[in-house]
Amino acid sequence: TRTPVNVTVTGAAGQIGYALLFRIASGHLLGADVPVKLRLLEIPQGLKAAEGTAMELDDSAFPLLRGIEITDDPNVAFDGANVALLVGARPRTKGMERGDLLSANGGIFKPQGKAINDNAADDIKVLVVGNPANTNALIAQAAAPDVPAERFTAMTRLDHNRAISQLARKTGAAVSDIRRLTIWGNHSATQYPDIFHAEIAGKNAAETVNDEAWLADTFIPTVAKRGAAIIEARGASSAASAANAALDHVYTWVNGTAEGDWTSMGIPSDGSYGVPEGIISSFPVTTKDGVYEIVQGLDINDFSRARIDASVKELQEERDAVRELGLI
Ligand code: NAX
Repeated sequence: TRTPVNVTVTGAAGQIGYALLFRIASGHLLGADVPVKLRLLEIPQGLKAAEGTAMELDDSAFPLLRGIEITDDPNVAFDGANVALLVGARPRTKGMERGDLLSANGGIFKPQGKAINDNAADDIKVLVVGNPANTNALIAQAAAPDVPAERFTAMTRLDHNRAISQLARKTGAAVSDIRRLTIWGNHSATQYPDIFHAEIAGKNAAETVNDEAWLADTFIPTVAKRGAAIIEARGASSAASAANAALDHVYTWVNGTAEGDWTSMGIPSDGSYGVPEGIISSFPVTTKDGVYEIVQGLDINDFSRARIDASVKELQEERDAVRELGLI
């Protein structure tokens, strides 16, 4: 029998946490044959609700779930962690400037990065979900100099899945027929969902759609503003779809992309495609044996170049701002 994998979830009492934990415990994070131990990190005000969720996890009698620990101490939460899902963050509230938002989140992600550095297992893999996800991942990574930088990733898989779904709807294809879609840049309104290399049942997606106006005026804004549309409709932000994307992200990272396909992950740039080294930006990646690689050699047309550059510029500005605040 396998040793359980230690999975730490921050913000465990939040709405994404509630949608996420039951599926982790039922094998959707790592695989149907991988036992897990959960560590739930919350702030003191969230501990009681996290305990309630833990009671429900107990009551589900998940065969793969080998233990649950709840704490408000990052050093305890990340002790021996193999996978860390950093979901809890400080949301932007009315009247908050970007600097305020970044420093509030720096106060969360810097100590968590240090706690990961000091306590996590050697094979730790980190996914940052809490917004601003890319820059929060950069802050955590900078605070963990002993952990290889590439273990810190940010979630753009929800954007990736949203884009696949919109493209399927437009073309009448099944989502399972769509491959090689890419989200570039920041998980924000500047993100760029790229269909120029995507395929629908083996045929080029952009050629199949053959409608640049739809691409520029409908597809890209629909994907980029989907979060706001969900809030408008549901009266609350995306939770189950965000949890689903977090599971997809880690599952793919650990278990590999399908032959001939790739996925999108926010990862520290190695300078590929003119994205400055070090910033955490979304790229097309393949994964194998727990390691990801940027897909190389894609032709980037002018339409794509302008949009990738705009999103990367925003990431550079966020990086400069957190540098000025002394967070990295
Ligand atoms: P909730 O407000 O429901 O839950 C957040 C939880 O985090 C709360 O229980 C809070 O007590 C906890 N928390 C706050 N600071 C903490 C700390 N220092 N340590 C541990 N726990 C802490 O938010 P929810 O809807 O679950 O969303 C969580 C985050 O995901 C938000 O930042 C949100 O913006 C972000 N999202 C990111 C997405 C992505 O694609 N990358 C999509 C969905 C979501 O919007």
